[in-house]
Amino acid sequence: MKPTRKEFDKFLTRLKNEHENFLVKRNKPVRKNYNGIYYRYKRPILTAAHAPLNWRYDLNYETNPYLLQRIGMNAAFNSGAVYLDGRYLLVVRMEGWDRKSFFAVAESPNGIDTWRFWERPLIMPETDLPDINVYDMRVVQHEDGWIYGVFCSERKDPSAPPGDTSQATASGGIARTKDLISWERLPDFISHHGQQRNLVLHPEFINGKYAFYTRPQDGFIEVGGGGGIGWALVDDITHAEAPEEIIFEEKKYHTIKELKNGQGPAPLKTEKGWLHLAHGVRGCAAGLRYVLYMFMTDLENPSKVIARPGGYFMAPEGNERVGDVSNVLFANGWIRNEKDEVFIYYASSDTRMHVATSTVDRLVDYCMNTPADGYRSAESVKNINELIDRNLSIM
Ligand code: M1P
Repeated sequence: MKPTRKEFDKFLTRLKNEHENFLVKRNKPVRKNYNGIYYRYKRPILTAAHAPLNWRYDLNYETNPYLLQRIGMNAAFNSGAVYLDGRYLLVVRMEGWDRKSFFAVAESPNGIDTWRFWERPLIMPETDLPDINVYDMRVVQHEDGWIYGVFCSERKDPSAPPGDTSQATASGGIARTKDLISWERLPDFISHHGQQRNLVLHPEFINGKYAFYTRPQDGFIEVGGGGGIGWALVDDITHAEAPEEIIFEEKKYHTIKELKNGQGPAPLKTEKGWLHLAHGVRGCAAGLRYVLYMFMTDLENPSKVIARPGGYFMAPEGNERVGDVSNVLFANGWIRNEKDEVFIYYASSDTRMHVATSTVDRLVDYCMNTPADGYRSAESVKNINELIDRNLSIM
């Protein structure tokens, strides 16, 4: 039986109260088993359920008397981040029930909790060749005065054989804004080394040019011979074409980045060098395993690695392990505030967003003083024994 107006109002009030109570929940760091490097937090910071009710429900009794959800959200993950006028902002990759990703800005007063989406999702202009799916934006405040959004633009592969409805291509989409509301779309990044995902703009000019971290790949999923994080200089960002891409951070056998890797957010500038966050992927019987790792590069030449701590920085733990694409941590946004606190925004299993907090000093120490991967078991044992020897010598 059709609900009465009174019943509808009662359901709606309950729905609104439940949602509001959910949005104002506070979050707390997990202090148990602290590794000295970062704190994880008890709860995810953003999920599909954070999407405003009026994005999902028709709230009119006349047209939706059963109060059905008309548009569903499936996930809120891989978010770019920017700190603007003391506001912590995430450009979240939302994914609907229809599998389409889109961007939406969420804001928090403290970078940790009480995140709320802005009134409407972001309207990203299309190029002449419309994107089928857009995702994983890196938000960069460039020294040229613009805020850039660099993201993956996915389209159906025109060379796919008839009947192949899944073969796709990935390329680097570029847009710019001053306020995260109106965006100017620029032509896609032109690479001569295949497809592109995990394209990231460096925040400063290098020799008067725009600099990009690239990730050339032979196919949509497999990077093939094109793997690794590359470096490309571009004369004109309004027609970004990379004459060459130099791989400076390679994938490597029997490491956490054996199959592929990719730059996370744009690096943070410190006195000791540029701090980088990236993801590394390896294969195992359970499928692909995505972890986060860090490295540092030279201040003058951001494509020269100066510190490469071995192993992963963060790997999926507990509930983070499970989701739409399980066993995945992915980060494309972080924020450094005026106190040099660092907020690392990471997604778990292509489903939800989390935060971890650290400081610039701790992250630099981590990068500079964590033993590098020796690429053999014997070298790992040597590292442990050296540490034991140093500890015994102070007893
Ligand atoms: O599903 C895990 C991730 O896979 C891709 O990352 P990469 O290009 O490095 O393999 C992306 O589609 C990313 O969005 C996703 O989280």
